[in-house]
Amino acid sequence: MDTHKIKMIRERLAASSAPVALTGAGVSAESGVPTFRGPGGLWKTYKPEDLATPEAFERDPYLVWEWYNFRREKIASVSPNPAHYALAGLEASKPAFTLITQNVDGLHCLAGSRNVLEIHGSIWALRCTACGNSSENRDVPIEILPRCTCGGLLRPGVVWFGETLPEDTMNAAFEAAEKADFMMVAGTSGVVQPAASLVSVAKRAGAFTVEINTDATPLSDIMDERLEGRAGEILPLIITA
Ligand code: BV8
Ligand code: ZN
Repeated sequence: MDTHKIKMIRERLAASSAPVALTGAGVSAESGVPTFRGPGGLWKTYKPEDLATPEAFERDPYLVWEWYNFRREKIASVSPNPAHYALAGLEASKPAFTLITQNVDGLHCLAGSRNVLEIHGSIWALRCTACGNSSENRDVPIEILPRCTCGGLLRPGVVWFGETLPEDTMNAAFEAAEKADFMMVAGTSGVVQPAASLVSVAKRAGAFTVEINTDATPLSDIMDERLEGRAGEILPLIITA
């Protein structure tokens, strides 16, 4: 671990007035939640277009609900890891900090983060396909197929491929990126849009950008710095209590 680089980045973060973090599945990996595209990732066993699209749900709601039940059971059985706690600690010490996550597992909130922008929704949210009513349900497993009081079929309250991201949440995320003077991008392969474009927005705003990832990604080349390693190990080092 490059302690000199860690120290430089820790000092830059400590001096920042508008820090932002963009997290992905890699931040939950050390809790035991499978990622999507890495070894053992969810997309290695399933095809995203077969499960994480409105067409898939239309075609076979049972299959899609079984997949979300499998993920709900996994997520309900794990705890946040030091990466989540470090980011929750940063919010406590820097109220201007904005945490933008692509993760739907709710582990940032469980670790104590309050100002979290869940731009891909939440696995614990449900939405009625008939009346649009949103609710939260933490049953593990959820009885399928779940129905709304209006009789409509309930779907997971997450953003599937081809669907627009929640407008207010995404606007807040772009606004935070436009104001950022420091952005850390942790545990994301940076392949999903428009989430990954938040990094270019922050860069254009003049933010110092650092990638924390066990591997290189398509974002690596545009980052000001890279810290190669596990988020659970690195984030506590750059976020001082
Ligand atoms: C939209 C469902 C259009 C929720 C998800 C062609 C080119 C470019 C873009 C597109 C294209 N074709 C289609 C698109 C758009 C598409 C897209 O981006 N596709 C990509 C894949 C090519 N995007 C969309 O469809 C979005 N909607 O564009 O709408 C539109 C526009 C206007 C009007 C109408 C419609 C919707 C995107 C959201 C899709 N939903 N999932 C769920 O069930 O989870 S995406 C899925 O990927 C997850 O949500 C996840 O959040 C997201 C990103 O994945 P990552 O979090 O990055 O995870 P991944 O496994 O990939 O990477 C993990 C990383 O962690 C790795 O880098 C690994 O090295 C690292 N790591 C592992 N362990 C650790 C670690 N790092 C640190 N420490 C560790 N311990
Ligand atoms: Zn309804």
